[in-house]
Amino acid sequence: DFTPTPADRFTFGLWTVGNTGRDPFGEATRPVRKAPYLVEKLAALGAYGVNLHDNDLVPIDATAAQRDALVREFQQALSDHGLVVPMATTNLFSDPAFKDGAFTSADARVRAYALQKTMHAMDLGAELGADTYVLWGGREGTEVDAGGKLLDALGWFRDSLNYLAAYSESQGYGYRFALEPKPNEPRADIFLPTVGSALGFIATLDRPELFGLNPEFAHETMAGLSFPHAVAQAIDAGKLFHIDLNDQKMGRFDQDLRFGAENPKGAFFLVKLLEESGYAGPKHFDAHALRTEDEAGVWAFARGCMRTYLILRDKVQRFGQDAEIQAALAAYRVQDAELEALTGTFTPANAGALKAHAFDRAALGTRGPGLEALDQLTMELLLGVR
Ligand code: 3MF
Ligand code: MG
Ligand code: MG
Ligand code: MG
Repeated sequence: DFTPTPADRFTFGLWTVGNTGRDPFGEATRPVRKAPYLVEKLAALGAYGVNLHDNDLVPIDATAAQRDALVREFQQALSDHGLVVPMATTNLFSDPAFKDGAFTSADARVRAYALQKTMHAMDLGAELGADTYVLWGGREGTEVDAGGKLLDALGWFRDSLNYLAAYSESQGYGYRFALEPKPNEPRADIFLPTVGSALGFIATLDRPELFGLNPEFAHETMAGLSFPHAVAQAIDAGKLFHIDLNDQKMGRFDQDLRFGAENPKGAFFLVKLLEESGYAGPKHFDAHALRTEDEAGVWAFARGCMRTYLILRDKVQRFGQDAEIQAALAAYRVQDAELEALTGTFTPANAGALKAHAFDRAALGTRGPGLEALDQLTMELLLGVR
């Protein structure tokens, strides 16, 4: 009946169900809720875990004693309600110190402070049991490029990531780091704006095997790109370390809509990709209730994210069992044993034979692959009439 359980591995950020509805034009519409309360409510809904930025739990100006008390209280709630913390991250975007970047600030003092803050946040995450560390460079970018730091910024970013990976190893934390690309907002242009650019950058790090991706549905969509395509590339590279699920209208401000709310067909193909590729990490919802909502709306939002995922997972199974759909899929792929033998491996003989082969080019161009019918079958499945 599409009721989530911890075995489904759904997680939420403290900042997501704790979102108070503030936006650039308006004040909060919901009160601040304490972390232990959010843990209790998420557990009751069937979530598996909760993730956090350092300052979601511990205010940036907390004393050591205040920090320890907040952490103890949070850990108590986690153990009382059976939730885990699989992922931790750093808030390197709210404080004015980071207004022109954290790891990519032109001010060496800010870069050093960003490293210090992240090491403390990694300590906190390790204390809570997190094994994935997310790095979203929200302020790593520019509005104007008059400062001339584009190449320096990439170098500073690389040095910081190398430093943090070495810190994790020296402490025995064993983190896997997941970079979260976003094209813009809050900066006009954020560095490493897409999944593809982050993948390219990871290859330049000292320990590339410790780094992967935390792609977000809304972020690739803001860039005008297909999220399933981006996720497929991350999976192909062995780099899908974590995932931020939500939804977004293309070409708008960052919306963080309930999963599947805007583009259920894209969500279906994403769930299909995750389920069929064997992705075993948490399914994290980085989204929040509409600003219009009260607390009941927040829990309707959270329940809705998980239910939609489970409904789409069920649709994926039906897709796999639907004889007509499977026949259309089989017909879509044309096999040719003789040609595949020639193209599988390069040898001079294979290349010679391939060059000499006579193709019926007109027939290749004439064949209809049946995608209209296949897509309509998919739509009818999604719309509930199959
Ligand atoms: C912003 C985001 C971030 C990141 C988070 C790291 C505040 O658009 O997506 O959420 O996900 O900082 O997990
Ligand atoms: Mg986001
Ligand atoms: Mg956001
Ligand atoms: Mg995110």
